[in-house]
Amino acid sequence: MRRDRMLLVGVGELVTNVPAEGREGGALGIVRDAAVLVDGDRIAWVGADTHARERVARHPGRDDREEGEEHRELWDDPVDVVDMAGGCLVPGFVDAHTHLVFGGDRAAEYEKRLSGVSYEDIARAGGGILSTVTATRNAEIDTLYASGLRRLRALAATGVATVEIKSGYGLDTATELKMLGVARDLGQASGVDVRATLLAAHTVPPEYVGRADEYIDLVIDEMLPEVVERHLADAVDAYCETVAFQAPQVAKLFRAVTKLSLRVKLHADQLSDGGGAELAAHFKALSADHLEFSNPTGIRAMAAAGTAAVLLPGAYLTLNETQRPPIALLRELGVPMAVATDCNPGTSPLCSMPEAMALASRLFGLTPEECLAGATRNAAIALGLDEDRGTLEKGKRADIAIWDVNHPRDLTYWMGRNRLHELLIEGLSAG
Ligand code: DI6
Ligand code: FE
Repeated sequence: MRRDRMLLVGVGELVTNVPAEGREGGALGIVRDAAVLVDGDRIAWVGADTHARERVARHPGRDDREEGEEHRELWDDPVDVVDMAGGCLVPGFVDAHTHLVFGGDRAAEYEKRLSGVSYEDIARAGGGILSTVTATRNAEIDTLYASGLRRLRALAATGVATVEIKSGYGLDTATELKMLGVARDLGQASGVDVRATLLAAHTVPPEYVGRADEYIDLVIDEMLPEVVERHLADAVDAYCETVAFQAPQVAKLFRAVTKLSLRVKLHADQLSDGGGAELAAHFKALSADHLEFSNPTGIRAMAAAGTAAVLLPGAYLTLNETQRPPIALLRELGVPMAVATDCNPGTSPLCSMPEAMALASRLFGLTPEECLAGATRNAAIALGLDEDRGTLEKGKRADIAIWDVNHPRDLTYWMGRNRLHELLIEGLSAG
């Protein structure tokens, strides 16, 4: 649907993510029997269904002297009324961590791991990320674009209105730029708002084995300036891990990035405690992601720095990990917890946000409320986009997912059952 002005009435449960008196669901700020007025690409009003219907019935209301000027304008212009038939409205999901542009796949590697070979051993033997690097370097742009678009559409079909896409399977200037260009084009084609992240420091490329420091210099001296000049990325990420880069190398890169006034984020402490959480906090990163092995000092530093936590249960599950991220401490310190798919060929072949939420609750013990906030408001914070999305309130983007469920908790409860009725992105029906 797309009308310049539409009034969505008959909403069973509206997740505003704005807690207020009289609203249910704690932080979710649920309004029952609600209505939403969408004006173009923005939300113009949120409130009670009965109130909205009354106002529209009184149209034209120009003689209604009791109301202020602004309020009269709100209801005077013609509006299309659309009945949501008791459906549940939730902010469009924000998937804050994906690597969904890549060549080939790693299904055979997955099979090998099932027989007992570890992720790190495969990486050290030149497989893992490097096999995707070879496939991505060799892939035509059209092929990368077509496979990326299929994955992006699969995500959007699960309510995703904003997605972050990382580079990191090129590891040379041309291919990193190629990946970021494809990510940008995917946004244009799909209507989903794509945020691109340069992840050139994903692992040491084959040409630089034993010379990781020199590769970091290449990223700083050659890739970063090009990316900035061509506005190809919104942020810069790095993989701080024994099989990738050490904290001092990441710090050198981040010093260069922050000088360019780009924000950073970090793959931190996924397989071992590499001091990632603390490092991310030191550079006021938007987010530190994974965090399975983060120590309490690092988590406290994140809380102080305002760095969000991005939890990636798909990778935890696929790698058969046992150490969970420090959820209790994150909770206690009020660190915003986002939940994302980490869609990638090696550790998280996952293209569904409700599935990521279902896993976050089962594997990490997040409540359904935390999962929903993690897929919306906190994910927007993790991308630095919370000013205009992540909640349903006046002035925000009209990114609204309409779900055929009785209660928002159903989204975390069900698995493998897509209950999305319709997704609006900036007021426009997606897909
Ligand atoms: N995100 C990553 O970047 C790495 N693990 C993760 O969760 C590696 C992805 C890959 O193996 O391709
Ligand atoms: Fe990742």
